[in-house]
Amino acid sequence: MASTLRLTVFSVFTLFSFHLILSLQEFPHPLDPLTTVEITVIQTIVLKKYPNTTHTLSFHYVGLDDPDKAMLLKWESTPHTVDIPRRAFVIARVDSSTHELLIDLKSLLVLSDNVHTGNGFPTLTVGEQSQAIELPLKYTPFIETVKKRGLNISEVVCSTFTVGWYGEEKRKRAVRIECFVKEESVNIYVRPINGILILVDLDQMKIVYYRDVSKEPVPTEVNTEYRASHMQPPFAPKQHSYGTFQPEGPGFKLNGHSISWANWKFHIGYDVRAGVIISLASIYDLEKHKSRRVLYRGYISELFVPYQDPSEEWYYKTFFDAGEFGFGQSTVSLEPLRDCPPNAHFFDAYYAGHDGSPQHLANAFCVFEQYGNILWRHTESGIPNEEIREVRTEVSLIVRSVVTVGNYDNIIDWEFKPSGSIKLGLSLSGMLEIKAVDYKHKDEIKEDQHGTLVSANSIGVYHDHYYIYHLDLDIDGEENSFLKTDLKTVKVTDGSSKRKSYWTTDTQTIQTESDAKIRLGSSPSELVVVNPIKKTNAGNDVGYRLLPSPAVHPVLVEDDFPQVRGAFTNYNVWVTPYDKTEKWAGGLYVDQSRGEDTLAVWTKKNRNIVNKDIVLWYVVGIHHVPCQEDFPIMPLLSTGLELRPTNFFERNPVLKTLSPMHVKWPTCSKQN
Ligand SMILES: *[C@@H]1O[C@H](CO)[C@@H](O)[C@H](O)[C@H]1NC(C)=O
Ligand SMILES: *[C@@H]1O[C@H](CO)[C@@H](O)[C@H](O)[C@H]1NC(C)=O
Ligand SMILES: [Cu+2]
Repeated sequence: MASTLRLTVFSVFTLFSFHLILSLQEFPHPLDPLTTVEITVIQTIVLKKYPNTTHTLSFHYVGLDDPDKAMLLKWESTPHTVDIPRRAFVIARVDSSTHELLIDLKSLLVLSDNVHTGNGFPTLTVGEQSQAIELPLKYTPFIETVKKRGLNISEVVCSTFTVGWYGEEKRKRAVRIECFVKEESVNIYVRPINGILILVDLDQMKIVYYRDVSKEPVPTEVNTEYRASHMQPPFAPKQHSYGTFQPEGPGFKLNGHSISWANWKFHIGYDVRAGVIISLASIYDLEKHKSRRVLYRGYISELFVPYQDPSEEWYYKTFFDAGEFGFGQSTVSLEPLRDCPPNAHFFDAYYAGHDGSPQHLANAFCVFEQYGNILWRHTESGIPNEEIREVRTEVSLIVRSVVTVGNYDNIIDWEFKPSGSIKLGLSLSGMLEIKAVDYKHKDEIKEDQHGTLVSANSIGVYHDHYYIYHLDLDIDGEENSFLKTDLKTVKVTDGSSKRKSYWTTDTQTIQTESDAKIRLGSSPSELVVVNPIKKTNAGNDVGYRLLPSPAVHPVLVEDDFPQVRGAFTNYNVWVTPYDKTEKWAGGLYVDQSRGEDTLAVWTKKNRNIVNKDIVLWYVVGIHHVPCQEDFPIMPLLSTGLELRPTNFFERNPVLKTLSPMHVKWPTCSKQN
């Protein structure tokens, strides 16, 4: 029922005042995230259509509807000649059905309102999760079992877990609840109360299934504390003080969410589901005297975390952290001086909460310049009586955010380098998900416990972390091709060389989506996105190549339910022609999805990808076999990838980049 609906019920005064406020609002950039005022306007418009006095209403996604790409590029080249619509895409639950609304923020019209009738449910709201975790604490059988286990109900906290899908015909919106003990330690995830199965129906907001199956002891609080203020000496050897001092201020210039720094410029957006989004990244070419596009848009499309314990209590733990919990709404405030260095600039973010009202997230992401690495160097000692040494210090620019979904903290970095490289860093910290067991020593364990005994009574369960990046590269323009260069062994059999073999390269232009599905790691190859129309003076294709992380492949069978839902992990690399609707690699509705709307399904169309506007999808993964050092809190475990110019420039683009000046430290005071 896609129709244009005028809001006749809208009171004249409200309509007028919103028009006024919105027209007074400055939109420096069409990709800027929705503002608090806009979120309030959207809430009001939806409430007018579905008053909460007569409907149950909740907001599961409120985000900027992507502007048309061609229009946006035109706007970018000639800003005042194109009027880009400013629209919001909303997913709301109205009386137990899922509505998709498109709202125009200039006319304040609901342009369309469709009901999603397929499988899968929208992202959980923070509000409904807060309500659900309170239910067990008032549920008599739960209160009794807590008492029977010798625990204090006032010291119990609960958490929500999405339920996945295992072939069932019909499903309701529901979450599992697991509870933990917070007594004596705030490290709740390492102190689970095992053996209680609780299912909450989210639409009814009540416990619909409850079973008490076993009573393993809750692991001890001893050695689980991680707050420095609650620890006893001795501490590790003291680290010396340090400082960051930029007497001329930071080297970047901000204009709202647009940033220019060194030879780079780009836009930093934020979305309740994706978190930080980098758009319109271009690098200035000193020789061509112009800015050249590299990336139209990049963000993390999904994060799939399947646990590997098949028991009744654990099998369902196969999480999709972006689609089920929302990377943007799980973004946490950064701590100045610790999460980001003293020279960082912080941005706040806003998203719509359960009732549609704007939620403020202070210090949601930061930008800073990083020092300490070498850009390039050479010591020439081959010329007699001369010593030549040229060294350049690297300065890079980092955009950082932290997404904390329950126990895990994902540290997400976008690092821009003057050499043209973009490094996409991913690091994990936080707590393991622990299964309570009766064992205190490995030798007591007779059956597979599906994890490592990391402490007494504590199994760190095996699992994977698969992140997938959506990287809409536009190398020097939109029409690009994807090249795969294999390194091939050539055997010398005709005696023409003293060698028996050498290697050479064999480059193919990948024609279709099927051929672009690549499992990395078995044989060496170079993967390059090129602009086939642009060549260097030497005749090479202008491109950017992918420097992958260690290749990770799924270890489940391909038709296992979680693997079907997370089928985007079947390959490390995928390439698709740009399609505005193909944003979420696990599907738009991931909660209890059935794998019907994944990257693996879209690419079955096997579209042509030669000389097209293409999107590179890349899976970064970690198989996690926990170890004792991951307990009680895990030091950063890092991976990531690099996008590196490859025959993009005529020569080393940082040949004329000088090292930053070192300044003498002024009189200073200490800050923690
Ligand atoms: C309706 O929503 C508004 C805005 O969130 C809220 O203030 C009000 O209490 C809600 N009313 C009902 C009946 O839920
Ligand atoms: C249970 O915990 C509460 C809050 O921490 C505390 O006030 C109370 O004394 C505890 N009860 C028992 C029986 O330990
Ligand atoms: Cu892990």
